[in-house]
Amino acid sequence: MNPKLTRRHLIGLAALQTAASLGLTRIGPASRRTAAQRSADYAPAVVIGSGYGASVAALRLAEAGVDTLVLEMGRLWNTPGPDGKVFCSTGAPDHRSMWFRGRTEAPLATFLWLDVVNKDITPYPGVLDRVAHPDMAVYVGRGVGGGSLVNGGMAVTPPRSYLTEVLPQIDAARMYDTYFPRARAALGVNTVDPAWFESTKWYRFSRISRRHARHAGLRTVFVPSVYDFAHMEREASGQAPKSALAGEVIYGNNHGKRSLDKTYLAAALGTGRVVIATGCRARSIRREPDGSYVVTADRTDDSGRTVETREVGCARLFLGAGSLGTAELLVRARETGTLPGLDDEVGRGWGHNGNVMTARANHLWDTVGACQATMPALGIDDWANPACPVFAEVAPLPMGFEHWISLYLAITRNPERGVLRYDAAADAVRLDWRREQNQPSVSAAKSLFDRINRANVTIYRYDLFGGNRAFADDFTYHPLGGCVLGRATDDFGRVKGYPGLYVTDGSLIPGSIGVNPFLTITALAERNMERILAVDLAGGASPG
Ligand code: FAE
Repeated sequence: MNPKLTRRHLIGLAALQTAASLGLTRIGPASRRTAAQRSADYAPAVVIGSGYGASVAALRLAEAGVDTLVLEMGRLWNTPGPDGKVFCSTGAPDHRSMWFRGRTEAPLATFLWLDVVNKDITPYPGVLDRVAHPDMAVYVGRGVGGGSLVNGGMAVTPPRSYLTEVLPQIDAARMYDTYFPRARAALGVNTVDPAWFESTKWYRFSRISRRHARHAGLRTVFVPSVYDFAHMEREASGQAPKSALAGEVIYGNNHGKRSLDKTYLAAALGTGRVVIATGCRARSIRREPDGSYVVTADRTDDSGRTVETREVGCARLFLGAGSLGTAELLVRARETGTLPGLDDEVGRGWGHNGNVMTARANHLWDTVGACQATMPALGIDDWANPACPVFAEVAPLPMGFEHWISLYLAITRNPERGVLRYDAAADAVRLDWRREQNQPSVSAAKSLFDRINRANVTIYRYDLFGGNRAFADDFTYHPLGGCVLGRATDDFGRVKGYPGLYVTDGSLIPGSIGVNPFLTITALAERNMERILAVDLAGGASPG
């Protein structure tokens, strides 16, 4: 389905353009100050972050008539660089690629064991960050739209039985009948035309993987996407500028991707009630005696230097900084005593959705093609396997030449959970996750891909992930948990003990969801916001 570009979306997109040309940096409406908020700028509602959960919150608050300020630490990505493009490609990364790095840190580190993938770059607030904890690195998007700017666009609905197991307190019927469809429509989810998929050279790599999976008796499924497949077909026929067919993905897509700045956030801005402050990193949160909240935020410039520190007061505070970002703000607030009554569950229940990446070497006659679309369109679905449930995305590896590699991102069922702990000396939050906690994921992935290798007489590739490894289990794209629904919050994301404080992002999901997570994060945020607006904000934005 195409998202309907309403008048409100168009006004919102125009607002984004204006914001960019003004270099938007203001921290929103300073009106309506109360005695308790004298020292602070004030907005009735503040949303921290602008990823999936945050964008849902901003739009639904604005539609309910609540003026809302969004604080986003990354940039607004709509200004072309000297090459005329907003984003750089995966094959030719520059300063725009990564968040304040001197060298890129791509998930696939090497090719033929050679350090040819990563490139030196100038530090800059680039769009992809790799947050390194001792035994686990977490990739996240930075900028207006959060992870939607860098992800693979796969909009997958989890199996109902698993959602019910993971989040038993939610009404599954309502989720599948109302909130998943609402999220899909607002995000502009669509599917590849099967006839085009079967014939195009751009998905040869997927068809080869499908054949090999079938030889092992495994089922594959098409995965819906927020990349506009009609645009992709026009790219292929030379009628539209290339993006997914030009190696663009983890450092952003210049065309075709329905990222949140084109969907939820455009609609939110179109209401006229939302201001997005970019380059603003929320550092701490406190509660005033009158029950309102004050966020301390640093505004940084393109060199990363703090140019201003501001306090923003609000009646309602929505945390949408992503699993790590939200947990960090709350763990710090509890441990430094600014929100001392936060539950012990804050910081717990973190997981990486069982992510493991692996690659197989194909026979010379099984070419995967020099041309590969960057947007996955196929998954191997073995989640119903009771011994080793795995959902594996058939991932592209667009290198512009034939390499005979089949690449996969496996999502496994891993019961291990990590904890986010405060390190007072560094004023930072560290993820306590040990390498051996990945073992259930590696075992499950190995079981599935051993099966495929046996059936096709193929082997793993050991040259791509560093350390001569066949399984990359030291990073994740899917951080989840840290502020789990029904434990650190009530069943709708209200933070326990703190009326007017809400969590609205992936930190609500307890570490695993069995598929790529953004559709579930969006649908869950829709569900929670509907309740919060109906019950908590029925009389306006003041805490009550
Ligand atoms: P998220 O989208 O991470 O947004 C958080 C936002 O908050 C970011 O913009 C941050 O910059 C901002 N922020 C953080 N801390 C602060 C602070 N202190 N102050 C101000 N702003 C802050 O949160 N998922 C899928 O379902 N399908 C895919 O195909 C897929 N592919 C992926 C590929 C890559 C390379 C990556 C990195 C992720 C992928 N994901 C995919 C995961 C998906 O993008 C992720 O689950 C969601 O973006 C998480 O949404 P949240 O709302 O939790």
